[in-house]
Amino acid sequence: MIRKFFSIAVAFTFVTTLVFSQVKVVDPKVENANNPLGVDVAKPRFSWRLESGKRNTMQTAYEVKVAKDVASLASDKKLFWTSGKVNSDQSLYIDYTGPALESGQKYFWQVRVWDNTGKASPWTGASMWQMGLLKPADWKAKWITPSYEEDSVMRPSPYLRKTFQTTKKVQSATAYVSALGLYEAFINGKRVGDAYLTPGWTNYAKRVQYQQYDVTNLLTQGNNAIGAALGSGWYRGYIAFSNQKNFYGKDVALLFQLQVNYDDGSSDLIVSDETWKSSTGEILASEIYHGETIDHQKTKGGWNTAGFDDSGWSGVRVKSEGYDKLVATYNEPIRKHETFKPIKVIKTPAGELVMDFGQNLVGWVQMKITGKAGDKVTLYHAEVLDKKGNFYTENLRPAKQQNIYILKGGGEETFEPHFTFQGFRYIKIEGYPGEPKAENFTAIALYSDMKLTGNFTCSNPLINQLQKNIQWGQRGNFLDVPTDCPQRDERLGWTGDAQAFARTASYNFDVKNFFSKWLKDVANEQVDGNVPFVVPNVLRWGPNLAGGSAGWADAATIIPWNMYLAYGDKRVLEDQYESMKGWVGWIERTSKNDLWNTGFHFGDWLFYRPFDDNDGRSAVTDKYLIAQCFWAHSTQLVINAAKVLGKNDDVQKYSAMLQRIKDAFNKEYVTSTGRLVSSTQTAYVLALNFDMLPEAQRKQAADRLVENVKSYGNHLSTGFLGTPYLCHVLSRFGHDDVAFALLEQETYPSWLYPVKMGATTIWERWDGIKPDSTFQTPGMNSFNHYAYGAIGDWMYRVVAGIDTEESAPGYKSMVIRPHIGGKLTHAAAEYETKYGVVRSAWKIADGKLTFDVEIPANTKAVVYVPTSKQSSLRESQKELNASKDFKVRGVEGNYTVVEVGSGRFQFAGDL
Ligand code: RAM
Repeated sequence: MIRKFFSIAVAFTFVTTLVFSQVKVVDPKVENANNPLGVDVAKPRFSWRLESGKRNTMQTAYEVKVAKDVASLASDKKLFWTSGKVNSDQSLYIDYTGPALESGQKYFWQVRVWDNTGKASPWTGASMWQMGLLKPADWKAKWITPSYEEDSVMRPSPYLRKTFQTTKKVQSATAYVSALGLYEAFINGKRVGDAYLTPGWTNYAKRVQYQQYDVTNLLTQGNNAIGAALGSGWYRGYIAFSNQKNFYGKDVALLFQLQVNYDDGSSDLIVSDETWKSSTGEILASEIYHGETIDHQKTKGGWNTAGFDDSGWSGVRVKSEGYDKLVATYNEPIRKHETFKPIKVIKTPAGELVMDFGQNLVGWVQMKITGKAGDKVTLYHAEVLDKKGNFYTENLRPAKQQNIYILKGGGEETFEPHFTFQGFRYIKIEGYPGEPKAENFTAIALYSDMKLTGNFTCSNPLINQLQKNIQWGQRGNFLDVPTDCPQRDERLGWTGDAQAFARTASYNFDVKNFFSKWLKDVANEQVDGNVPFVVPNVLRWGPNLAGGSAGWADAATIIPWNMYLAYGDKRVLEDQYESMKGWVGWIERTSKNDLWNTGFHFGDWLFYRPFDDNDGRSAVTDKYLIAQCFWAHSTQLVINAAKVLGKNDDVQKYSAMLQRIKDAFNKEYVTSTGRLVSSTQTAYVLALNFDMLPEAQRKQAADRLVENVKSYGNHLSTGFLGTPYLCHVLSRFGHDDVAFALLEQETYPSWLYPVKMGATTIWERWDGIKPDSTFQTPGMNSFNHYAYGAIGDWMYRVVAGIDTEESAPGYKSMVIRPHIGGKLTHAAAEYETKYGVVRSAWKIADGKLTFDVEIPANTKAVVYVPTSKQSSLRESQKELNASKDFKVRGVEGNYTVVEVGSGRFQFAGDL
């Protein structure tokens, strides 16, 4: 019998969908957002996706048209701009090149495309975008703050209000709102928008974001009222760990501008100014770290509606703040997401009443309660219970994370905070009148509204839980800025953590706009090119910038490059280029004889160190060796960016510099036989990942790394800097077996150890909770710290094998090259690129392999079909060649290499 080693089964969907073969354009976006409000770039870019039931669909041309109203767009008359038919396969980031766009103006647009069969798609329905306020002079509102003397200790939230009239029929109304501090705004008692912790966190001395809302439906003809409550937030609340407050200023302030357009073509502007009123209300205190106190006895019912009597309220003071720092909000605002009900109500051995929500998350708890006036309930928040099962808060350090609610009585009341957030899985309840019922408590997750774009699953349930934990770590720590942790008195934009996790983050969620915004914050905080430890920078450590640490500051180069790879948008490199060069330039000026061996560095932070280290097994990597590696890496990334941007002089200059950096490294840190002065995993990993060693020395270095991992019984010993690249390096040098052994390792240090200990997020330390349930160093033991979640990148990119070609970034052209290994019998990843969903799923059963691949329209891929039987490969090539849908490139190692266009493919055969 002739054994058929390999065959291709064409998916049935392919055959049936042929009927609907016309290409369709979906998901039209402006500046990577659907129907955005508040666009303040002069030339917004258009993007869309193609959908097609046919294989090998490519776009060959497009046409975009723009009008100021839908009717003009539909009739094709009075078009504001049209691109005309442009022959191009570009479907992302197409520049608007028409006449100058006006402040606050709405524009409507449509797009159609032609595919490679010559057929045109239908036009998309009308989409829109609305410009922001483009110049400081467009702001007529004033910054206002209450005129009454604020209690400077508790700092109750100021409430501000204003009434106004509309006599004509409102056609549209747009509110532009910002604050120094945090705001929650209302019109006629209804909340303006669904964003929280607005206006978000930037260095308010340099950049203040405003939000733009369509509030047409909130207005009524006749009397109207605007109300806004303010919180201290990052602006003046406690921040960083030195009990520091009023970091950006002492007075919170509101900026509110409402543009009302009437049916008859006239308009009104209602703005914050000296005519507003101010008072306090139910929010008695609110701090990000410490929580919020709300007293319903102090609620001023109807305070944000027109009929309210505000005669007892004070006036407001105008703050002399300009408008030149105002920027539109580019990233997605923080919104409410998943909700959780308690899975358990616990009476702890210490007698505490605790509820367990089953997931470590970030946000807050909404509580429903019935009691009498003056009853006071306190909710405490914690991530873990201790060894005995008691509520544990020592790792929160001074952060109180407690919400205090005082009842007004007389019926059911609902409480939830406004200007704080908590990192928790458990709450402890004190003072609840009667027996609290689980159904009255709902935990709500809040985070930047990034779209979920990826998932990874496999045959090992512990790894599947790890994937969930990585995603929850991201949800909990992507709150307008990427934070290290969400619970203790820190919650800061630590640059090192962010760079370690950025690529993984880009698989899990759409972080394009999130990082574009934060990278601008990074550039903003650079001093002579030097990059701070945290961005926004709220650390003041002596006279010099708290910055310049290798692997932290390199966020300035690593993240732009990763975002460019993930989303294929050159603009991030254009925008960040000076910042990237600035950082490398700073190192150059700090270095001597091409060695960067000065200054403070965090090093391979939290690398593994056994407690009783008599064998010298602590994985200590020379900090300057690390610094030299990151200097080289950052320089390489500047070269990469310079190539993309066509800056040839820079390519020359930085290439020469890179050579000097590497030469100095080899002289200083490598013996003649190739041993690194620090014989640690991290040292070998960085040297190999950043190509520090001459070609001829790389194999032996990889062997030493393997030897090291094995000497630890297949355990890693890397910290924040080595971990992200560890498995990548092992795979690159042919040691998948070791990489998989590390991933599947269940005792610490390992990724699965916390999972086995019941973790639902990524821990800060490999051994945050010991096997005997005791804790590591309480002062620094977060259970929601995403850095070690960086293994996610290897799971998507190597195990499932989904990667972009660097020459066609953003997955315009990709490589699908799964690695089968360890004890896994299947693995699958799905990733929504900007072109559409890519899928790669392999499965082994009874010695047979099935491999499913899906490639989105307007892209192509080189698919590496895994098989180790050389004899089968010849067979398969014949078959593959017979299909018009593929081109077989040949055989590479254990793979048959196939070139495919868009569509679904299933490869099946013997392994
Ligand atoms: C810790 C932070 C962060 C790390 C720095 C060096 O306090 O939590 O994770 O980057 O230290």
